[in-house]
Amino acid sequence: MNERARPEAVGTSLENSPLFMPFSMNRAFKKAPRLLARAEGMYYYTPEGRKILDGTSGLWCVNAGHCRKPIVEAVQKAVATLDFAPPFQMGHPAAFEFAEKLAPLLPKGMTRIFFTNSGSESVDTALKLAIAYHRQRGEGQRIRLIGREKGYHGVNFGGTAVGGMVGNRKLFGALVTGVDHIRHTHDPVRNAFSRGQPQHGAELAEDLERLCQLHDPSTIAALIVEPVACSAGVYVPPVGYLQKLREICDKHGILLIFDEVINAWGRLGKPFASDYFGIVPDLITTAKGITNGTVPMGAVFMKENLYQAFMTGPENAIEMPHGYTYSAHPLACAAGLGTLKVYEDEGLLTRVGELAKYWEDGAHSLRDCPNVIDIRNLGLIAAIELAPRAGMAGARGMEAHLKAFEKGTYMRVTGDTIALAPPLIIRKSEIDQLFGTVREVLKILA
Ligand code: PXG
Ligand code: PLP
Repeated sequence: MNERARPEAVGTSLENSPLFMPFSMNRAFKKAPRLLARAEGMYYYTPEGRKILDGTSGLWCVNAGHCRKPIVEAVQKAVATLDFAPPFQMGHPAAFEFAEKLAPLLPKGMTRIFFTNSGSESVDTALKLAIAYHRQRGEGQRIRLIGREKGYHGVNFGGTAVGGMVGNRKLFGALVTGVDHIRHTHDPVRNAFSRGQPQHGAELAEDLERLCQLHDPSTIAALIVEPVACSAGVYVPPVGYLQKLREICDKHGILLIFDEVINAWGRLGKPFASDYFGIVPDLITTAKGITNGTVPMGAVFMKENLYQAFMTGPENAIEMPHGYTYSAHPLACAAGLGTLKVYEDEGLLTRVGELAKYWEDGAHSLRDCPNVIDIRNLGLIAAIELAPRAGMAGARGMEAHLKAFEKGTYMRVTGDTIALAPPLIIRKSEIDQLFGTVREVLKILA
């Protein structure tokens, strides 16, 4: 075996590794790697056997906890039975079975499902569907796509363009034309330390009217937002805000896309954020928890009228020229079916309803810690925002991440904001442990 690939050699010899790591500080990481070798339930284990509490469900995806037997076994069986089946003009039973099992879970009125392999692919699929839908209905002039500042919609061209995180956009040129953004809802002056949804800011939805006046609403195809914006730092929508967005979209014939790549799969105590907020969008994009992170998969859910807009013309024509080699991959469908079984058997899609208050109290108990300038939460999500060090934005956050890992806890950090979203199987004692570690870390951070 290559010296570098031996587990015991890892950690001392990654400095010249050919691996170009995604969204990482490559050089710093390779000098001092943090590797995970194994996982079970709420915990990761390092190659040296250290036990690490998973505070962010991997990357917000392992909602049922790690290496769950029904999922692992379903994937093992699938890979030995049907390794791959072409999804274009062919099919396999698990793809139809998974769609059939998902359909009754979807928010009311959503009836059709398109499979992808990631959240980024789901977003670009939904944006293309929105533009094509209007064209199919004779409104081909609706070509504009609206996103929101501080939004994250993955890293493909469409998702990067509608996304609103400057650092993710600035290197990549002109992106996609015809895109604009409504303003974000983060308002620490009025809303700092809000528990759950902030009270102030519903009126910010009116910013969509401003763009309608600027561009003329007849040119706008769709608005895409994350109900709770997670990646940029956990921004919970103000009370009444999402309802207003829905009303303005309806008024102007604009499709509303909820990007639920993170928000779905029980994270807020309901199967989907749409259920939690009582608002049905026209399309939902998702990924991550759809397979518990076990095999890459994403999906776009849509209302019947979207699907039907394509089911026109001769039956011997392809209705939607879009899809991926690995759409509805047999292993992903098996993982998805196994995941749904665990979610259902253990009531995980609604379990957060019982935990949310305990979680909220735990998160807000950190308010007295040094450098904490805001705490935000909803469902089983919490953000602890730290004041940046002068001239060194992100440094305090990164140090918190490193110190927590030394203390046996994995947690995501974005800039100087700690983002926590553990697997939905977490026990109260583990919630205490998680916030206890964050407290210890914040106390020793300068
Ligand atoms: N939309 C949303 C709302 C997301 O959160 C994507 C699209 C893209 O999904 P893929 O599967 O292509 O990564 C995401 C992904 C973080 C973090 O730490 C968040 C994501 C990905 C990686 C890190 O906040 N969200
Ligand atoms: N590039 C080339 C040259 C291809 O042949 C394909 C698929 O056949 C793709 C890109 C797209 O790959 P995927 O379907 O895995 O997204």
